[in-house]
Amino acid sequence: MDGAHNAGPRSNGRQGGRVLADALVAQGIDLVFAVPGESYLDVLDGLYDVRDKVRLVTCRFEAGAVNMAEAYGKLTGRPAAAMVTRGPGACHGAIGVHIAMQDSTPMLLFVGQIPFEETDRDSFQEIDYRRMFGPVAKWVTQIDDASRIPELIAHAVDVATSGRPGPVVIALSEEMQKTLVTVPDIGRADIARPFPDPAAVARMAQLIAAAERPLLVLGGTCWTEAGRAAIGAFARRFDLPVAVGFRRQQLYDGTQATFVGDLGVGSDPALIAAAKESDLILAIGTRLGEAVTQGYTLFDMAGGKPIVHVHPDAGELGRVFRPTLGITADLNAFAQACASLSPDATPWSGWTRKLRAQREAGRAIRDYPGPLNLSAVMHELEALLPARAVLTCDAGNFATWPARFMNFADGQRFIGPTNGAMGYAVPAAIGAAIAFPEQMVVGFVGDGGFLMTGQEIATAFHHGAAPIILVFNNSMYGTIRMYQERTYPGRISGTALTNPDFAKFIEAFGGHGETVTETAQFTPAFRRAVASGKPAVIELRIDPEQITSRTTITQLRASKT
Ligand SMILES: Cc1ncc(C[n+]2csc(CCOP(=O)(O)OP(=O)(O)O)c2C)c(N)n1
Ligand SMILES: [Mg+2]
Repeated sequence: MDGAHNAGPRSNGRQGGRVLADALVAQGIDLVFAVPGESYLDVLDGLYDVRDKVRLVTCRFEAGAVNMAEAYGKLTGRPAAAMVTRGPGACHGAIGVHIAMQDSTPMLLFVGQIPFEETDRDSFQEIDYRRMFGPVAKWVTQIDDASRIPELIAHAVDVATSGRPGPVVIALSEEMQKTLVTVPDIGRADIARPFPDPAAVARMAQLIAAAERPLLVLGGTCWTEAGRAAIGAFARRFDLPVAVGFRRQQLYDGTQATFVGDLGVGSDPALIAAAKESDLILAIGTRLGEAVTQGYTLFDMAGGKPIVHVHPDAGELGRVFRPTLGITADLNAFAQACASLSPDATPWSGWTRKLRAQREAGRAIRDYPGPLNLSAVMHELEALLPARAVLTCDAGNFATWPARFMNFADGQRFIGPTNGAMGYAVPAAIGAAIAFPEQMVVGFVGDGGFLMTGQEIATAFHHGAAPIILVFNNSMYGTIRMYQERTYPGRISGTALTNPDFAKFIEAFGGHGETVTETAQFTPAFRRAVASGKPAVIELRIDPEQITSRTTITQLRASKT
């Protein structure tokens, strides 16, 4: 792991809080996103001593803090830590644990716990975190003995980053944080990653050679730059069409002639049809979950469609769809193993060109009614983005605009919550902007999602970060309205919203605000936002009638049978 070191034995006694801070350093964890609580004062004090090695980011809401840590793990493959207080803090922070679990993101969540001696009295803010987070986290533990901190933190990082990565929750009993102990720090172990069985890789090559319409579906987390480069080179050598899984655009260069779109919610119907039509699915790193498989309808479960499924967790292979060939491997090791393969011929090249042409036709600028044409705006934004940028996305219908109309280049990392959690994009953008101050960071969010965690913008100001947030304002919880109109046309219930002036909202913090009502206003507004050097919000006043890029409310009502 990057930044790891062996701290070596130490003989002086340290308080538990300091041992914990040192354990983070020993594990190479250099970012903590926190909302403080009196339940972990000693850890905060320990962090004071290591402040030149571990950056403590003070947040305004626990859901914001955990989303920042989750986004960092998604972007780097390395866990950041979130810290919250017991009871209420843990409850607010729970959403990030669910995201990290469903999205397979390495993350550590520390929860200040009540004094151990008060356990099971339903004492102030008491929760049993093993029970609360048991079904949501990859592992939950509680540290009651300060001398075990180095061991348990080292194991927590191992669990978070190995196999199918995920979140680990660590509760910290209050008294043990004060206890003086003499215990050595424990560094990272050099653990070799599981390589794929060479015979299985050879069998995969045979299956590809026999295919006419193969489709590579790329997903998963903890890809390294080298791993992404190797799997990209493999795809291009074989001229395979590459679709990315739901919100996994950061894994593949969308400008390549082999990129054919994303398989998830709101995908291009032409790509979904192609996935059904293909005669070999190479699912590499992705879970074959509900979003990617269109509600488990894309393939038949009995194994009728040849599938090669590569995943670091054997438990994911055949979980729903029987693969023809399952390969358990570390994804980067798998990509490296593919370097030795090359095709004799690529008779499917015409199919690859056809899928790419479909992608490009699907994302061409279209004639939408109204003064603000979002297809044109997305193309303008694509042209404005620098070579390296982080793009964070919330959950909602607006999210289909960037996914449909923008191809992200290799250094442009587009991430979002694959579990569909609203309130993600703003904190994720702030976390990314704090972690990577040299990169442009742009968040995409609806009016609904923005007012869930938009106040975290204060954290950006406090820590000198300047993300640009695009708020797609249709004055409603548009996604739910879409379902509503399909099922109960014209009966609007619980989905309309009244919004503030979003430009004034950010101006109140001292940031830069823009309101865009016409297509031609977008590029100058974006340029002004960048030039301001401040956190910025650009409100896009979109036509509520255009409920998705593919349909209008009127069309939805008419389609009800
Ligand atoms: C935390 C959370 N709460 C509720 C939902 C259910 N939900 C999914 S999309 C959506 C509406 C999103 O509204 P907005 O952010 O304005 O985006 P729009 O769909 O209007 O583009 C809701 C309420 C969710 N996915 N996550
Ligand atoms: Mg909305």
